[in-house]
Amino acid sequence: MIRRPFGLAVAQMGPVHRADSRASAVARLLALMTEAASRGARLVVFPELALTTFFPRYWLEDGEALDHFYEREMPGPETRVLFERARDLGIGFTLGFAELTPRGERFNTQILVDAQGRIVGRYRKIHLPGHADHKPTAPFQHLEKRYFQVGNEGFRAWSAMDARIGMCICNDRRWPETFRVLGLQSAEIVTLGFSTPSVNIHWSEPPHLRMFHHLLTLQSGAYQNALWVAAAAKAGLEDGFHMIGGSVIVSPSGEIMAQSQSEDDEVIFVNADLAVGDRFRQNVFNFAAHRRPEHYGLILERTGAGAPLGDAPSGGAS
Ligand code: CDV
Repeated sequence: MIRRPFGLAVAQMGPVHRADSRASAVARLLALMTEAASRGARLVVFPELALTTFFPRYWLEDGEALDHFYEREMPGPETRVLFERARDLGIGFTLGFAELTPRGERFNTQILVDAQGRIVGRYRKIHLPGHADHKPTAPFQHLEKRYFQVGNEGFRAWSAMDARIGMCICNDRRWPETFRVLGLQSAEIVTLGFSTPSVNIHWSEPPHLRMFHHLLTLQSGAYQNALWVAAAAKAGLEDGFHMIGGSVIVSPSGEIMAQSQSEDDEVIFVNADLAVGDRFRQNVFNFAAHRRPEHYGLILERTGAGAPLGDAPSGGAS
């Protein structure tokens, strides 16, 4: 049987507190990258907003206090060393950060950097959870809708490092369209950085369901689209606000092949066989043979759920 081994690592981060410097976050990322390379990884996946605390939990007025959390250039003076170390080690990486463009646009962004230290892909988060208004009585805010614009570059996969790699960020994993659009580009690996709080401010959810739903989305996304998913958490108690952790690498079979055991900085690694995805793509999920897009029109026509089609005057029967 043909094998296509690909060393795949996920670098979970423990908390990055508000007072922590960029330099300290980058030093931790360098240590994680070095460990991943020593274990044979060709690609290491870092979390969402890896360089700072998860600042959308705080209400911040426009100005320097807010701008402090964004990168105006990538690589910049403090992040360049990541690119140089990647090239020296011969390892690619994905990195999540807040992006402030020269035109003043703000995005929750993840980049794909190849083993030569070149940026080969960029994804700007599309599904932004939370709210834009101040909720002073809430235990914490989730202000992604205030601090970021909806990503304007779509869901894309790139041919890089002898694989097809797609990216998404945190809440994107809860929407099956994310994985399907990447699956339709024959993505073999989807990387995801995430920061999921243990408490949901919008509805009360038993704590065990937070982890269950997180894993459910990744395992179903992997299986239904015949691809590997590599998901890196920011975990633990960040300035008193707890995040669930649960970094994983999931096979196209939907099975979890590696899972973090801590809420700290931790590398997990799998020698992922990309040929497993090839077999799922050729057999059970042969899209070209079995998909019926002529019956999926509502996915593009409707955003919110509407009336049952069967309630139409014809009763839905033609
Ligand atoms: N950073 C995120 O996108 N977090 C969301 C929470 C707010 C529900 C998530 O889907 O995990």
